[in-house]
Amino acid sequence: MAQPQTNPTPSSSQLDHVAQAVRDLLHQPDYDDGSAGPVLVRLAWHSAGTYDAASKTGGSNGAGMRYEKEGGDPANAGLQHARAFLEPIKKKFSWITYADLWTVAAVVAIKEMGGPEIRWRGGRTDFTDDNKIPPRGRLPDGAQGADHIRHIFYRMGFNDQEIVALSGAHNLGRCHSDRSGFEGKWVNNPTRFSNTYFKLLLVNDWKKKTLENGVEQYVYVDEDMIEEDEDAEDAEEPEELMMLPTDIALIQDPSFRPWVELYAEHKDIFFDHFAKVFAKLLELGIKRDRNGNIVNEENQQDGYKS
Ligand code: DDH
Repeated sequence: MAQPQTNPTPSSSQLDHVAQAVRDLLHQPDYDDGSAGPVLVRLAWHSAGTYDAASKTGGSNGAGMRYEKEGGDPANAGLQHARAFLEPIKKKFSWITYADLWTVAAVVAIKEMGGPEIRWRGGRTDFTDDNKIPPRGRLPDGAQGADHIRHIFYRMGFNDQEIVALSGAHNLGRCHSDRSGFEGKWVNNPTRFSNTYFKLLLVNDWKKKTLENGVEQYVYVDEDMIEEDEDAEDAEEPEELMMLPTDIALIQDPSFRPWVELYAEHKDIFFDHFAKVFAKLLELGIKRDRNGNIVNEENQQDGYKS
C-alpha cells in the first residue's frame, strides 16, 4: 500500500515570519474599512466550510478556491481580494502551502484586530488539480432561516452553541452588493473584534428592508445618533447597520437565542468559545497522525465524478 503523503507543519520561527508579514499587510487604507483582516477571515472560513462530516469531503485542506470550480462559486465572490492580499506572502515564503497560509492569516488577523488567540496547526497540502473539490452549494445562504443554518452547520459537525459562537465573526467586515447582493456592515467598528454584534442583535429594533436589487435584509438606524449629529456642524450621516436574515434567525430561534444573550453579556466567554470553535473549523477535513502531521488518506485522494 502506498505511504500516505504528509506535509510537516511549519516550524515556529518560520511561522513568526509569515505572521509578521500578515500583520504588515492588514492596514489597507484604500480597501473597505481600511483593513484586509475581515476578508481574510472570510477566506479561511469558506475554505473550511465546505466540509461534510458524513462523506469526510471538503474542508480546509487543498486550497481549492485557486480553481474556478470553487473560486468561481458565487458564494465565494469577493474572496479573490483576500487571495490577492496574501499572494506576495506566498511568493516570499514559498514553503508554505496556500491552505496553511489562508488559515493562519485569519488567526493572525483576528488576534491583531483585538480578538482571541486561536490555536492553529499547519501541514495542509494544496490540491494539484480540481478533482477533489466538492460540489458547490455547501456554504450558507444569508437569505434563509434557522433550519437552513442547522442543515449547513450540522453537516460540518457543529452544534447550536458552536453555530452562534462562529456567527460572532460578523463583528467583522461588511456585505458588498456586488458580491453577495447584501449591503452594509453589522457594527460601527468592523475592524475591531468584539461581541458588539450580539449586543446589537438584542437591543435594536431590526426592520426588514428591500434593497434596490430586490434583496431583503434587516436594518437599524440609531435615532439618538441622528439627533446628536444634527447638532453638529459637519456631522457625517450615520451609516445604517444591517443584519442578514440568518443573523436575525439567531434571536428568533429558542435554542440559538440563549447563546446570543450569553455572548452579548460576557465578552470573555464569547472570546473563549470563539477561539475553540474557530480552531475546530480550521481543522475540518483534516486527519493527523500521532505527530500532528496531516495524513492524506486514500478516500481524500479519490476524485469527484462531476
Ligand atoms: Fe459570513 N457573510 N456568513 N461568516 N462573513 C458575509 C461576510 C462575512 C454568512 C453570510 C455572509 C460566517 C457565517 C455566515 C464573515 C465570517 C463568517 C457576507 C457578505 C455574507 C452574505 C459577503 C460580501 O458581500 O462581501 C451566513 C449566511 C452565515 C451563516 O449562516 C452562519 C462565519 C461562520 C464566519 C466566520 O468567519 C467564522 C466575515 C469576516 C465577513 C466579512 C467579509 C468582508 O469582506 O468584509
